[in-house]
Amino acid sequence: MGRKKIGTTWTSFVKSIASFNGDLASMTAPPFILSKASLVEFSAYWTEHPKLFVAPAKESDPEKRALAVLKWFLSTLKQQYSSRNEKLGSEKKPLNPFLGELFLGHWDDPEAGKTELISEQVSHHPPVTAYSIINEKHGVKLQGYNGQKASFASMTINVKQVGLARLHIDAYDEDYLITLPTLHIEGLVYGTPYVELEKSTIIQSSSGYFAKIEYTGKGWVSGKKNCFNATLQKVGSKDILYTISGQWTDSFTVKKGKTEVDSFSHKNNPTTPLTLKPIEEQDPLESRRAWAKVAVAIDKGDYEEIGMEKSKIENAQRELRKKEKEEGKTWERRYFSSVEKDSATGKLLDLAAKYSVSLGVPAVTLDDPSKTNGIWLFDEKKYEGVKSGTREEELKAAVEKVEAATAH
Ligand code: 0T9
Repeated sequence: MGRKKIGTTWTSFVKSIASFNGDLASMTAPPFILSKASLVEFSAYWTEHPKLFVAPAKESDPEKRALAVLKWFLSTLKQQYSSRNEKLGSEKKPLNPFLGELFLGHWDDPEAGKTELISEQVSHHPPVTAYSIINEKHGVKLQGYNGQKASFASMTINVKQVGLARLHIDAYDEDYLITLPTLHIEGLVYGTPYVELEKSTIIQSSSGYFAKIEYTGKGWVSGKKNCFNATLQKVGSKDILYTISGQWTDSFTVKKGKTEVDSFSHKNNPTTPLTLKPIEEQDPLESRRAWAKVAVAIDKGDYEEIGMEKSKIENAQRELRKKEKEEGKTWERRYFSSVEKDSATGKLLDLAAKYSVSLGVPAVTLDDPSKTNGIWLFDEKKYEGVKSGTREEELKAAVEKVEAATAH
């Protein structure tokens, strides 16, 4: 009893992370720092401004398109990396998704129309989430997958993201490769953890534009946190077409030379809420439904109950994996398939590799696929099968398996 109590205090938690092994999922944290949202939900942060997401498709000039993609990307950073902070007072430890966990929804936007979100946990060891975000009306599609590699040093959790995102614009058959920023968690000692981004990311387009985003953290001129500078160039030329700078949590300005040509402020651009099915209508593998009891326990701050409800899910998963092993089977991912090579990404990486070095950016390479259990691609056939109902039996069987394991 005594030990358990101590184990829930912040100081002992901070001490415990000092010795953690890099596996973020295995870290036990006190209830008040636990989030009710699973990491599989985070894919939604890419599209909380659907209007900006589809904006590139409306530009006929490739340079303007590349700029619109950069602007959209920069607008996503606040949701991705600081929305928990704003809504919950600090970063919180997300629930660790189980294999096959889903997060499905859509955004309705008067201008952008419907944008669909499909997010699936495609690997548990190591944890990897894959997603596909589709706006059919404007022919804009984003897909990607990501995991994290973490380490702890001088009271900071350092997180390297593995994986990537790729945007496709149908009308121009254009692809954009987006690399993911390295980040660290500050404020741990004070019990108010928050994310700061570091180093740089790039966006490489198949049309030959190269955007570099440098995260400068606390700007030494402005003294503000979450600062960045970005540039857009045409590969093969040193000319800078546009520069964008500002704070990714607040606002930024777009300049051509010294002239301001555009700006963006989160204050004037509210997010569009994601629409989800009511919990009762969700598939049992959908995140909110699967974790509902854990969420109730977190609301109550009941440590024992949180542990008990989490164990039910984790034990069922263990049982499923054991069964699969015995039967020589693997869990069938609902929407994604893993490949060893992905030529579309390969082409973009080659382009980026050629130019990044000459532009003073570290060479862009694909993370070793073993770190993410493969390269994960959205599988149109699987998706069509779900939509048309031809996979109904298969999906029902999968759900039944999970439910049977949970009942034990
Ligand atoms: C992909 C994003 C990622 C996920 C989160 C590191 C982190 C888990 C991964 C990288 C999204 O597209 C973007 C945003 C925030 C990242 C999270 C921030 C964070 O703190 C967690 C880790 C697992 C922790 O919860 C550490 C515990 C800390 C909050 C102290 C209790």
